[in-house]
Formats: sequence, structure tokens, C-alpha cells
Amino acid sequence: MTERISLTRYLVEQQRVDGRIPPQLRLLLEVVARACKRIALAVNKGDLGEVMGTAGTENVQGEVQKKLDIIANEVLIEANEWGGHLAAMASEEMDGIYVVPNRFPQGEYLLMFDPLDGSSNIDVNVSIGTIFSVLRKHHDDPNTAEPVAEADFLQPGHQQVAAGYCIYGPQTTLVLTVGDGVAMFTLDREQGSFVLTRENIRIPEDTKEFAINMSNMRHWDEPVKRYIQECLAGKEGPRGKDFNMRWIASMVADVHRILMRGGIFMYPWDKREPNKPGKLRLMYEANPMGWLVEQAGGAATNGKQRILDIQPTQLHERVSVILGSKNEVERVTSYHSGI
Ligand code: P6P
Repeated sequence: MTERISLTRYLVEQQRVDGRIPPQLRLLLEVVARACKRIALAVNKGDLGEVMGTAGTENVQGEVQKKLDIIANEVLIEANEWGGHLAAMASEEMDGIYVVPNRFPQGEYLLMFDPLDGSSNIDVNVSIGTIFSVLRKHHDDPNTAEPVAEADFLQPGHQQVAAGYCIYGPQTTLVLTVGDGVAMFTLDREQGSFVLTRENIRIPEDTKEFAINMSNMRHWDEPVKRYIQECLAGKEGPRGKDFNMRWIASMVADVHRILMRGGIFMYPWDKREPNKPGKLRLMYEANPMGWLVEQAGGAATNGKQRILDIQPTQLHERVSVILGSKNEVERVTSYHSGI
């Protein structure tokens, strides 16, 4: 039987190939992977552990926090703060940035994460996941002595140096890019390590499967309504083919399906909260997922522009998200420009 390549060996060999993964970034990615293994253990306990239900608190988004949201957040903070690879972290579950305490050395990277995305699915045993994104602290002036601040995080998504997610489903699977394609690592529970199971993942440019929360249809803007109505019209309609629909209400699970077999995922702006550009967060949901999708040959826009080109103005900024099979994303985006 051919020996499986571990995550560590993959990262070391990638570093040898093109130097994309300097030692500090390799350490960061291995520490995040180890944290995800610990989160998986907590998630897998379910009712057997003291981890289910709500924590009785709200996050900065005003959302009720699940116990596991807080556990996952603490696991990621504790795993990453001492290694000397990070200057600071930011999380959906924390109002401001978390600067690495003075008792530890500071590194050059910034780590952002949604520690447990899809947490509305925790109590019903549906796949959830951790999403992470890595930036350099001072992208413009690496030599500055300025202390790290929230403004350092406000970089467009095309400046990410690594991004990925870990999905806690029937398998625990880490999906990662450092800018040279997308690789997938499945947790081998007997060894206790992530092993390479797929690389150079590609998203088909066309699809017959869309993912959107249809209950919001009456609130959508016209271009989104037009696209979905054409999909629903099927063979007899302008698309000339029938479509299937999926909505797991867990972005990690919906995006993973798209990376595995294609599709389009949409969480567009809607008029329920007209002052918000969308529901999902730019820095630690749309940017990492958008880069993964692009690295796999797909596309990711907010309906008007490439998500990775959006200049953030605040840490918890929201965004409209249309991502997946390239030709479908381009079609929806063209409808937004009136074509
Ligand atoms: P809705 C989960 O809370 C999340 O942030 C994404 O993972 C998911 O795609 C979306 O919200 C689901 O939202 O409104 O369908 O429950």
C-alpha cells in the first residue's frame, strides 16, 4: 500500500518546491490543524460532553453563542498564542483583535477565523467547520516597528498567504491553499494525523446545482431572482436544463460540496436588512472561501466585484457572496450589471 503523505511532509515538500511556506507559516498551519483536531474531538462528543446548547452570551454580530463556538475559539487562541508565529488574531466570536501577550514572542502573521461556522447545526448533528485566513502583519512595510493594530487586518483578500477550513462531518477534513492550488487532508484517527487525500482540486466551470436559502426569495434583488427563476424553469426555460438545489445552512459544508463536485453558493444582499451588504463576513468567511474557490478554478464575487479585491473598512464587515462554478458566477454577476 502506498504510504500516505502527512500534512507535515506536504508542507515541507511544498516549501522545498517554491518557498511558499516559510518555517513560521508552516508552524502556523500545523498548529491550526492540531487545534482543529481538538475542536473535532469536542464536536464529536455531542451530548456525551458538556458542549451542547447555548452559552447564554452573544457575539459581536448579536448572535447567540453556542458553547462550542466559545470552546472552539478558546482552542484556537490557546494553540496559537505561544508559538512566536503570530502578531495577533481576530475571530467572529471576539469584538476586537487579540494581540499576542507580551510573555510570548510576536511573529509576522495575522490569523483570522470563524472558529465554528454553521453552529446553528451543532444541536442537530449536521456538518460544521472552522474557517481560517492568514495575512502578513505589515503587508506594505514589513520592517515597521509599529505595534500591531486592527488596521493591519484590513487588507483585501488577494493579500492572503494561506486560507482553509476544517469540516467536521462524516470525515474530519482539512482543505488548504497557500496560493498553488487546493489540497485536502483527511484525519486518520488511528494515526491521529491529517493525511493528504486529494490535491489540485478543480471545480467544474458549469453546474446544475445551486445553493441558496429559498425562504428569502421575496427579499432578493432582481438579478438574483432572475437567476434562480431561470434555474427553476429547468429544461423548458432559458437555461435549457434542469437544476438541483442544496442548502445545508453551513457555509463550510456547502462550499466543500462545491469543491468536490461543482455548484454555485449564494448568500446575496436582501432587503430584510438593507443597510447590511450581506449576512456573511468578509474577513474570515468570504475571503478564505473565495480564495479556495478561485484556486480551484472557480469564481467569487459580491455580485459586482471580485470578493478578493474588496478593500475592507472594518474587521467584522459583511458582504454579499456568490461563489462556485466559474460560468454560473459570471452569469449571476453579469445580471447585476444589467446584461
Ligand atoms: P441561514 C451559518 O450561521 C452561516 O453563517 C453560514 O455558515 C451559512 O451559509 C448561513 O449562515 C446560513 O444562513 O440564514 O440560511 O440560516
